[in-house]
Amino acid sequence: MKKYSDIKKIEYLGPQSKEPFAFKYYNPDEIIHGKKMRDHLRFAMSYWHTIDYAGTDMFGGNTGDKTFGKTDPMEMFKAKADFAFDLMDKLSIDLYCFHDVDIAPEGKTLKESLDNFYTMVDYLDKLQKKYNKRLLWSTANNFGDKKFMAGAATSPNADVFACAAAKVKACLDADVKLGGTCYVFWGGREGYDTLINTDMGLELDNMARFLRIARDYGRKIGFKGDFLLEPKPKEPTKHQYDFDTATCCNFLRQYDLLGDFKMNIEANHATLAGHTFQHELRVARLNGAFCSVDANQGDPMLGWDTDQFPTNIYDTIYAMYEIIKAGGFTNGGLNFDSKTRRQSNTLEDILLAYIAGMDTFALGLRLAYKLIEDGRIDEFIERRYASYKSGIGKDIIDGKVTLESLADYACKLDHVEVESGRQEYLEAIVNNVIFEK
Ligand code: XUL
Ligand code: CO
Repeated sequence: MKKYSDIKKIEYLGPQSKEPFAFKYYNPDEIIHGKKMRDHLRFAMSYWHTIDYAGTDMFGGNTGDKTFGKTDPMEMFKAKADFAFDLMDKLSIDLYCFHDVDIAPEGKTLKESLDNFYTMVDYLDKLQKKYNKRLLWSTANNFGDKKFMAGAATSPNADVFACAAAKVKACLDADVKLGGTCYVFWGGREGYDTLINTDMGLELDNMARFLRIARDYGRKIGFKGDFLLEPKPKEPTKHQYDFDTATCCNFLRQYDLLGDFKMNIEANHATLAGHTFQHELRVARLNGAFCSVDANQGDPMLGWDTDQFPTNIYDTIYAMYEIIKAGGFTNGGLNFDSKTRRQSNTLEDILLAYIAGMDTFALGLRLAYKLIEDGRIDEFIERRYASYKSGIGKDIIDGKVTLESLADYACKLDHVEVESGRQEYLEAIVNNVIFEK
């Protein structure tokens, strides 16, 4: 198999091709329903998994190498950035995402770390112009350092709240400079391990206070994009406050933040919460809170966030179906919050993994449109609720009923029959749409 350095550009060769380093379904400039595939999918590269992660796990060290032959920290992070843009160029990925600590070496103090960060933001800005790429979103890593062990905005220690704010400020500055259209809050440690030491009421109020001041600063410096929460139920905390999309929307509504804040839905987080990826996307859409996606998949046999590249075609069809119904991506995009397996430890594995993930979503997009065009599923749902189009159903919808009028109506019914939900029939339609030639 070819080496990373042998590969110039990943081309679209179509489904019949056996070339490993080629797209089979993703054809960036092909128009589907009036839009280029690249604009439908708005793929983004995650810096942390792609440029920094080198295979370490709880039981062993690196299996790969992401030092790019450098030892001086600043030189190393510049070499990482050079690699990042070369990789995006090879893959026709237009956007990328990072945490502050992903792009720059950490110094001895917070001030030193932030100085390094701003230096690297300038460096990324130059690379963006050279390669015609743009930031999708940035986020502050407010969970890795020891001081964040009890949370950031929800820490019992107010100095930690301030340190977290300093990092968010720097990331918002970076977002504005690099043209980011979203800013993400993932509250990995905003939660608790035990209620026996936790003032939940104060922590939730503080989380809202933190989001509010971040929003106000962002708007002040001209950030016009969306602020995003990224739901996850647990890991690393036993309970994360941003448990799932419904919980997040309720929180945002309670503190009057919905509107400025929307959702970044991650597939593996959905399954950890006991939901499907599609469920989370549907709830976000119904709350007007859909914005962006962290694409990956978990392993149903494992109870943690494995962040695998998405290869399950059913998941991507249903995800793209929801995204199309939500009107598609605007400020958001499809960020691969996915990492190559520990044993896939070469640089060319990164290309192969992105090709697999991008092709799976590209095929998902094509088939979701096919499912919608086929129309049988949407028509079935439309018919299933037909009782609300006329008669008593229409009265219910129009708010013309009371409990008494409904009781009068119901007592006159001598026979009530609910039609079959036809789940198996509908699942077979999906298979038919996927596999018909
Ligand atoms: C962790 C996770 C994060 C966020 C950004 O599970 O998904 O990488 O996406 O902090
Ligand atoms: Co994520």
